[in-house]
Amino acid sequence: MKYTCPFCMGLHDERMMRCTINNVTNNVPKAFVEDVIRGVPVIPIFTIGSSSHGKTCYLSSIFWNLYHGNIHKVWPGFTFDGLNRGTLENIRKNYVDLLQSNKLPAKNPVKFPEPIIVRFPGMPNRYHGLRNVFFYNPITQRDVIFVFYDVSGDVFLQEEDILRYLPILNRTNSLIFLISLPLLDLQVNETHEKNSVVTEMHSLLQVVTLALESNRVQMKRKKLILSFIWADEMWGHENKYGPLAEKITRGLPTISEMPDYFRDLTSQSKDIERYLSEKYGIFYNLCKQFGALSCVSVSALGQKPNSDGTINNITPYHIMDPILLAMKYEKYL
Ligand SMILES: Nc1nc2c(ncn2[C@@H]2O[C@H](COP(=O)(O)OP(=O)(O)OP(=O)(O)O)[C@@H](O)[C@H]2O)c(=O)[nH]1
Ligand SMILES: [Mg+2]
Ligand SMILES: [Zn+2]
Repeated sequence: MKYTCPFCMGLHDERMMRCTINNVTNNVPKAFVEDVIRGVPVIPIFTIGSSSHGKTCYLSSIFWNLYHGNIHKVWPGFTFDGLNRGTLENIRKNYVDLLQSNKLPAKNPVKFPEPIIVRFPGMPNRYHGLRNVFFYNPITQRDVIFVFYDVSGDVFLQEEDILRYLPILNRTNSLIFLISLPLLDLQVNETHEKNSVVTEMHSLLQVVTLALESNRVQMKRKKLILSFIWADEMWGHENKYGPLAEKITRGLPTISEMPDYFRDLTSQSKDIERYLSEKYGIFYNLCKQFGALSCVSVSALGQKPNSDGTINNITPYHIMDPILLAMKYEKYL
């Protein structure tokens, strides 16, 4: 049998456990291959967005939340494991412990990132095998593997740089685009350049769409999850951020709460879309070129970092929304 390699995204024979990419040889975890062969879903999470918008903080917050949040109470029996020895150590050292000790991650270097392969036993999802053509299987809790790629935002400055990531982009059906409006506002104010927030947003997404098109990937096949990050800096500023200014208390849904939860997300997305189309119309229309669009508001830290670059106790806000939407688009939820 063949499996999709998390490093090069090519198809490998199940006996081939090594993959050389950009002159580095990687070992594909044996447990990963065995799981894929027994039908465990693999969901690649490829976050796109400019440097400093918070991609690494977002991932850190997700990993932090696995240890310190209430996810195991909402989904009884839920846990996670790294599929090779280095993974958990990497997650703890580079992501979780940092936030736990009130520090922020450093800027990522522009190099091909090692995928972080994590298995979530007890993750809510629908069984895909033997699917009834007329009805979905019900949502239950079973294993899901997520493969996270933490790339440097500088990759998205140039179409040439992003081409290296095309295999991952091709394979990822739901792209999570992290964008911080407060940061864009700040940058535009500080530089006094003629650039405006809308040109910045538009050109950022354009790099991705051009790269996809150059590889003949139809944008209609991709779903866009537009995640407005740094929500904490938008709360209360309704004049500027419209519906993104509202702090909504929505906990992680239990399995029976999923339908209502997705209904709430859709209605919130519609509000944000209306705001976008009015304020940043040309960008919004580019987003609508994708096969589907969802807009969410997220805060990895739940607060603005202190001026010395430290943080107090983090309080993640809606960080699972993009992940659950990606699962929904893949029909796993
Ligand atoms: N207010 C607020 N600021 C945040 C939040 N998350 C991240 N930040 C700020 O964003 C900065 C950059 O975050 P990173 O996660 O390192 O950004 P990145 O997108 O990974 O950047 P590159 O690695 O260069 O691509 C952090 O140092 C924080 O100051 C948040 O939830 N709220
Ligand atoms: Mg980073
Ligand atoms: Zn490979």
